[in-house]
Amino acid sequence: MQQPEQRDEVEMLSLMLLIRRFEERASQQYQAQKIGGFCHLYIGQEAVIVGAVAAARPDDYLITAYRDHAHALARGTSPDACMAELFGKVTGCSRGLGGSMHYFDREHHMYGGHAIVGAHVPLAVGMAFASKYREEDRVTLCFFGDGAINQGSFHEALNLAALYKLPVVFICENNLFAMGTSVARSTSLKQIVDRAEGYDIPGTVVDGMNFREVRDKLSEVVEEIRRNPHPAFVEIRTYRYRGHSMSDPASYRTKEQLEKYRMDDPITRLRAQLAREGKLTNEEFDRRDKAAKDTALASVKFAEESEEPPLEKLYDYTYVNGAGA
Ligand SMILES: Cc1ncc(C[n+]2csc(CCOP(=O)(O)OP(=O)(O)O)c2C)c(N)n1
Repeated sequence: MQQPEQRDEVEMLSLMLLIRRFEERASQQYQAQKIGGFCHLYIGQEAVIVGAVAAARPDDYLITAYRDHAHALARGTSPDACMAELFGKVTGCSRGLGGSMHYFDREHHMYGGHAIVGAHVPLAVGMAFASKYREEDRVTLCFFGDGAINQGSFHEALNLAALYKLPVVFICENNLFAMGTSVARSTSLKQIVDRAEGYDIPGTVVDGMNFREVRDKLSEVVEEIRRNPHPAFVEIRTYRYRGHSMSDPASYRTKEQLEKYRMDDPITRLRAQLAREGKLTNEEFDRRDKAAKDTALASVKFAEESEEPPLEKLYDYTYVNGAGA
């Protein structure tokens, strides 16, 4: 019989596989022009969201920027609803009206999917304020990229969170680039985590290619906040293998740099850790990988067969009173 902890880790590996296989399919469908608009892939960063979800409770609030497919999948949004959203179909998680950057799933406490860099950080503070005001012991997990930390909204949000001692973890997914601009060219700090010091918020650095480190360090932070509400800042160092979006050839970085991170792949690393400990055979890995691929493929079929939203729905959810407002 498997111990609960090791069963969970194998499940978490499966979740990382699902995210990767889903996005590989999404990329293929984008290239086949089945998906329109922007599409930003998360491939390479999977251990960040899966480690975070493993550290938090399902009813903790989660909010993120536009690179959001993995955040919804990790929280439990169905791959069918995620793929259908990319296809702009009515069965999508935002009824086909949001697209890649605006996933939303209230049932799983995944509150977006936000396209404006840094704009959702104050929303996270509002969510944390609400849970404190209602005397709930929920923690808000707010994810953003390194590009967000020089936005005014980010600074205002951190200041208020610290003043009000709000239960929120600011999680910077530092993948070294904001579009084609490297962190070294945009940020006047040796390390991003030092931003938090200016607001008297405790900060931690985490290796984002290592699932276990993400889960363990975030568990400590989240549980401490639950006992004693306050904000915390976590800089998670990670890397995206693909370009910023589907149309980016990523010529601003070297092949050697990409290769260095690919050699440290989060899925390969957790697989090797589990195999070394006798908790995962090659056959079991292959079975789980095939299941992830099958699920991703089935989500494409589901999306293709779903209906488009009717034209008269075009302005719904955009303006309060619809097109006539
Ligand atoms: C306020 C604002 N300015 C500019 C943009 C254009 N833009 C889209 S993504 C992006 C880079 C953001 O990078 P980062 O926050 O590091 O996230 P990552 O892409 O690495 O996940 C920029 C500048 C935007 N969406 N919003």
